[in-house]
Amino acid sequence: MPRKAAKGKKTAGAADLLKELGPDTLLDWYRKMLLVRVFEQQAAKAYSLGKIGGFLHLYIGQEATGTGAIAAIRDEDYVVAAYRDHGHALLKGMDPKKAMAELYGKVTGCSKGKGGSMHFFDAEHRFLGGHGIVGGQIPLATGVGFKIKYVEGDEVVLCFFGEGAINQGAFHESMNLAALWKLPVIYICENNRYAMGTPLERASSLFDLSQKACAYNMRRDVVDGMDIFDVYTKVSEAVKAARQDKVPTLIEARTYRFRGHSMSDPAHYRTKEELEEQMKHDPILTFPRKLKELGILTDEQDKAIQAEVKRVVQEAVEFAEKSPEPDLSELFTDVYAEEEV
Ligand SMILES: Cc1ncc(C[n+]2csc(CCOP(=O)(O)OP(=O)(O)O)c2C)c(N)n1
Repeated sequence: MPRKAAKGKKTAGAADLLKELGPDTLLDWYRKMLLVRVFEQQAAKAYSLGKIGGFLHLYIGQEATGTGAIAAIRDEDYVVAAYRDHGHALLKGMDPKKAMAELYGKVTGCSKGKGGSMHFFDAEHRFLGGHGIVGGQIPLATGVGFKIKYVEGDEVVLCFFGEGAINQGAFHESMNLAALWKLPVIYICENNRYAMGTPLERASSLFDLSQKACAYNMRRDVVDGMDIFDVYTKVSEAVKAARQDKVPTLIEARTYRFRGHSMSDPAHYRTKEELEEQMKHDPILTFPRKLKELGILTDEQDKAIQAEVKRVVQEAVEFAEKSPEPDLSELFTDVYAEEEV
């Protein structure tokens, strides 16, 4: 099935957002998006050298979705993600050093080296994981939304998951309760077209996944997940609805992953031509190109931003390599929640 353009009007274009937000914000988005890309390219390299063990699922190709969506929330808002979580964690403010050290299994990692790639966590920045069970994080995000409503807070929750999670029972139970109880949760389905090696059309009777919201009388939207401006605009509308009216939204972000499902997947289930076609929409190329067209990024500045991001990632690698491994006694800690005294 060919990738179709996202439906619905694009409510604000790049020029409108530049006027509204100013050049510094857009340049900051670029810096963050590039950080996610370079961080993962480096992680892939370290994995190939055997320095990182376990699974490694890369977000490469999908960065415009996470960057645009997380740019639309405040620091005190929550993000919950699946196992393809490095980008969401970094974008929510996780220190790249702690993120890289976690991949290396070092004690200085965000989960003390005991979680690894799929279990990033950062309570301080309200990034609540990193979850390995497909769809398992969706009820958790719904519960956080319930807590916010219960204490009459005004935070919102962004819950990210893949299209492979959308036929899980946990998804449907969460949709029903979130709509019924009017919870401030924005469910973002990152439809990257494949669940491991299974294309969407072999697993779903529905192509327009946002229609699932209709069954629960919930707001819905579709965004072009390769276009940061579209993502930001529509997620911002959903955030406003969640914060002010306490209503949830289901957003389908149509995106694409450029790498295999994980590092061990050669992705033979798709053609080279399909991948090449999709890579024409690579946000890490199209976004700076747009910034240059808007006249707010020069080639010189672009080079400086790239150098700065590479330096940050290099420092993260050095930090991870020099950090110690967890002591064996750590096997027995953090297994159960400890009572606070
Ligand atoms: C409940 C459950 N069933 C099966 C798996 C094995 N599994 C891991 S990833 C995956 C595919 C999920 O695809 P999707 O939700 O679209 O996310 P993506 O990997 O595309 O980001 C499956 C079936 C799992 N982790 N959990």
